[in-house]
Amino acid sequence: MVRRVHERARRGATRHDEVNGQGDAQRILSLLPAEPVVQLAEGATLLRGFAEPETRGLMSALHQVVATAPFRHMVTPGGHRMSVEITNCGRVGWVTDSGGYRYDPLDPLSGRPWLPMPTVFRSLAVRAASARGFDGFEPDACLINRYEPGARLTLHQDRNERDFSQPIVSVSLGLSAVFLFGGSHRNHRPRRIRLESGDVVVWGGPARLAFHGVEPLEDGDDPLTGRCRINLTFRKAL
Ligand code: MD3
Ligand code: FE
Repeated sequence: MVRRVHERARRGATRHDEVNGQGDAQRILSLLPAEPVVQLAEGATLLRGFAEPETRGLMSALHQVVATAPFRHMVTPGGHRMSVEITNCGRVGWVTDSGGYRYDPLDPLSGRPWLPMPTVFRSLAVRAASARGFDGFEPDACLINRYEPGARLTLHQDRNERDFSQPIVSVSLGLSAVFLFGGSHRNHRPRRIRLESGDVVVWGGPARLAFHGVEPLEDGDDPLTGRCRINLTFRKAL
């Protein structure tokens, strides 16, 4: 525990992007251990380090998923190749091609069903949702994003799910990234929030339809993932 607090304090000292226009007081405050529960907006909460005890278990389950359904670049309906590589597990998986975005029970690469959601995935997502008041969250899709240096996600909304009263739970693993959290309009200037390995965010309520994205990943070498960032998003799609 003591070690973790020091770890956080050390990282906190370099977490500059989080505060826009940081003054002396902020700089001193950021030397203190970062608050583990951060409300980002109504319905959106960052649980810093919530998944940290389980990151190794999550990675070994991920390797099994990827052995059957490898990461791949997909093409947007507008014809752009996504810089982020994706795969899925669960009853359905999010896919995009020239025909549009959808949740599909079959992996288009193999024509076979996605692997069931590993228990270690599901259990973490359900616990995080429940910790923020979303009891009975039953994710049926887990979209897995892989960012190499330079990969990014432009501002978008997640609207392919049927029930927006259900939250989305996201888990960050490996290299950190600057997450962009906008408002209800694409042109609202987004807040920049650094997401680190083991961080979990629960997005529900009014935040569920907020515009969001990820800045181009900076290069680095992470002990868990190497030169990449992995993001798991748990959804109730159907
Ligand atoms: C806020 N992924 O897969 S996770 C996505 O880091 C996606 O890979 C990003 O946006 C990533 O669609 C961000 C955080 C996240 C996920 C879904 C949200 C934030 C959200 C839905 C509504 C509002
Ligand atoms: Fe999204």
